[in-house]
Amino acid sequence: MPSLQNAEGLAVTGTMVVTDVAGNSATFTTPPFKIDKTPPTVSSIVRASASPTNATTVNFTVTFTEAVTGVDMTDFTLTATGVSGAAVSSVSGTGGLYTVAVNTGTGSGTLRLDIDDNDTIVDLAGNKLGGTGVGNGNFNTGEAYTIDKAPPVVTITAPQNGASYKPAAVPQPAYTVADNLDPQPSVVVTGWSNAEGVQTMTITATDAAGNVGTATVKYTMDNTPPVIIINSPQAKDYLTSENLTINFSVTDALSGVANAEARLDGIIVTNGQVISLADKAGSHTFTVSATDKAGNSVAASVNFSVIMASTVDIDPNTLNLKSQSDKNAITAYIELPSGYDVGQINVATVKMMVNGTFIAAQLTPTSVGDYDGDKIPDRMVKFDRQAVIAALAGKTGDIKLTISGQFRDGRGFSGEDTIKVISPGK
Ligand SMILES: [Ca+2]
Ligand SMILES: [Ca+2]
Ligand SMILES: [Ca+2]
Ligand SMILES: [Ca+2]
Repeated sequence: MPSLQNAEGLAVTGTMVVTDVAGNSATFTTPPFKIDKTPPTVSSIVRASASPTNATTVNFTVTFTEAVTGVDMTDFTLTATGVSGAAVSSVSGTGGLYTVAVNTGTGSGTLRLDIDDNDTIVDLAGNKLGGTGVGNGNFNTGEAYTIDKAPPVVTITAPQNGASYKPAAVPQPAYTVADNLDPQPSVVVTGWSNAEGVQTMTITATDAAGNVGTATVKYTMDNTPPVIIINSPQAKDYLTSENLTINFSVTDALSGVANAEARLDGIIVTNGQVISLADKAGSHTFTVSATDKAGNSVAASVNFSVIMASTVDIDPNTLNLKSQSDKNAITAYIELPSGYDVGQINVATVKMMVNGTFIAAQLTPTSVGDYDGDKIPDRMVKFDRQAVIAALAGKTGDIKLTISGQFRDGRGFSGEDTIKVISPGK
């Protein structure tokens, strides 16, 4: 039997001659074969899928230095940081090329596929991975996946959720985006608008692994100031005998009323407040100012006057339309409320309204005294009797006569009395 050459890789054909005891011989020739004494090793383990990733399953490509058999799930281990529950789920492939699928478990971090040599992987010559011996064929320097299961965290700082803005003051979108792994996720802003109304802005951030994080704010754009309605006071004359009840409303349809303030002659008053006008003869201004939550401001005001409610006694109590006397004037005794001095009445402004016609008081005579003895001073003025009769234009019965006028400082007074007007013979 010849000695076989056994150099690595040499193609060899072996011949053997066998002779029996009788001298018969036969020659056997082997088919050509190669000598393989080199054990297989792992060339590389590389990612077959994208990284970073949030996929539940990723593939690794495992390449051996030569064709091998016996590759199965038990030959692999996983080295993970931050990821738990990852596991090899399948192994496929032939020859020197295998695909290993790995379930990525939970959490974010890195995931690497290693080979844990237990001598079950062999080449076609039966050489064991890394040579005979457990562990000498280990491979743990392959490519790792970056596993990212956590979406970016978006925090919106402007516009502020629930805030209201005037269009000129609405801030541009401002936000922060933080991700566990991706230093700069891509960001898309939608919904920012400065148009009047409620706006919804959303910030969407996507990390390199495809995880999506969002944040949304709702804010109100408001360019319309509040609406003020003043029900009381009204722009008219009040009497000192009246009480004034402050009544106004302030509404704002968009952002709402931030504050409203009412002032009577500069002094703050409140809605519903009842104010005695007894000491308030004269001109007044009531103002309401309001601001909405977006900062739109408005003011409204009403001017009104308070007239002294005077008590008037007109003499005579009965007037005869047939009276021809030029001398007997119509006399009015005017009393004013407490605190007002009839001495301040400007007689030149005093007039009587008779049946729709104003008749001026005579400048003289006039005087101040307590003619009815009630300890309240009276201002006595006189009116031309024939002028009054003419103004009555034949009207008879109970006739209401109004006396009004002003103080020298312009403040007004008004009062009335009723007399009986007769026309004998009619
Ligand atoms: Ca081995
Ligand atoms: Ca992430
Ligand atoms: Ca508004
Ligand atoms: Ca009196």
